Amino acid sequence: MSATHPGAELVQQRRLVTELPGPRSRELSARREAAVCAGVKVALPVFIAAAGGGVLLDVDGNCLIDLGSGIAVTSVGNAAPAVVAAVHAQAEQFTHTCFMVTPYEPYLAVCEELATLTPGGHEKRSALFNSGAEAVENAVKVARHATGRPAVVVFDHAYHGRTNLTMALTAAVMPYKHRFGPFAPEIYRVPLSYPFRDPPGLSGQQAAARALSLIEAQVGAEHLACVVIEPIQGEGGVIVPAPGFLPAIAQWCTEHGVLFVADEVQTGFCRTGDWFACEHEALIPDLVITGKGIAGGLPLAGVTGRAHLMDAVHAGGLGGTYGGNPLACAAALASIASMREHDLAGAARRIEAIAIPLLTALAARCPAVGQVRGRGAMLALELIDPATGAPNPALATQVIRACHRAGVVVLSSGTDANVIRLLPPLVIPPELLTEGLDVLTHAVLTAAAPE
Ligand code: PLZ
Repeated sequence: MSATHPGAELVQQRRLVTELPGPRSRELSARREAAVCAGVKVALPVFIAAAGGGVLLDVDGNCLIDLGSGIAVTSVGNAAPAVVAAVHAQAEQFTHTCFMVTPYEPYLAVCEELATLTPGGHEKRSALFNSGAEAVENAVKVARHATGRPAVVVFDHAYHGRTNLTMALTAAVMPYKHRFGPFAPEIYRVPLSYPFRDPPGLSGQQAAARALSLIEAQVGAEHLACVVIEPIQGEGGVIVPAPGFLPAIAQWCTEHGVLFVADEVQTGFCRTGDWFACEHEALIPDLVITGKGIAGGLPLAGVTGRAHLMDAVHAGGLGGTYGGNPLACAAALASIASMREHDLAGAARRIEAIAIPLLTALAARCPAVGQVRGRGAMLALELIDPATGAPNPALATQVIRACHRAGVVVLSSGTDANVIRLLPPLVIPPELLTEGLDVLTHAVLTAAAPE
């Protein structure tokens, strides 16, 4: 069946037959401007006709290298044959009933997988939703309900979504919060461990103590329902906290009856070289939020947590029309099977093993690359002004544009928009990854070269 869908037939090769965007994409961009509102911004106005493996084929016949996976979603590959087949088969049976009206088995099977795969051997329960933001909202609902406490702590540079509550949890005002307030109350923000910007030598434990002393002084554990944290921040700039930071926060939470909630929407499902990024430091969150990579491109998200916490909520307190839609659940089951079968966590580690040496060599040649960081297939370059060490968003924009013009999709990130982020599909052929990184290297060296 793998030859029957367009993505599977794509030659795994970068090939430009027009300038980017090409004429057909430019026509569609004109239609977009007339029909789609300006607030929904496009990073690279190249319209896609098919995608698979590590490439995106555009409507002009250009073939781009995909180092973004639609923001960490198509980890198992785009239009992955097993996912397409599962969705097709499910669509032929039924497309929707609403799990809250008349349930169906694929929803259960996804929740069973989530119980097995998320960290910790304790008894768990899950609920499924449509988007990461919706799942984050529901995790907060569960945490407040189960603890009877109102406050939520989040971190500098955090990203948790664009709905009203999750805007409040998200740090950056631009573009996410600007003129969209008032925001939900009882949200408190404390400093993260950000090794590149913290005082040199600040350990993970010290960074945790810095955050915890603020929480104790300004929130008070007895008012605090949960701490919500991305184990590696994504939109915030692929910030990997210093070792020991996350365990110290989690430990304090346990001691004070505060729920430790891991937002693994971007890091989950093999992205960082483990099923979940929390595993790297053996963390066992009370609640885990999943999304993105779980379903190979179909919209699905989940909250999984300790049974007594998840079951604390009264019957009917959680739900939604589409949450755990059968097509999305079928896609998730196929994606998870494919992650197991092809050891995609191992694939993420192999991506790191290829990329880190190349990016480190680039940093050694180019003082504007302040830091190379990340884990597995979640990697980044933080660009700075070498003279002052200040964030260099202008350079990042220039580099990203050059990559896009050359047919390599890379993503921007960071509160200061100076972090170039790589989130390749975990199935990307190694030669394509290397070629994409060569293009990036060339783009950085060219853009950073003195006049
Ligand atoms: N939590 C950690 O990364 C989504 C956002 C793109 P949704 N990240 C991509 C954009 O600019 O809107 C994300 C995330 C983390 C939650 C979310 C929200 O997930 O599926 O976009 O709602």
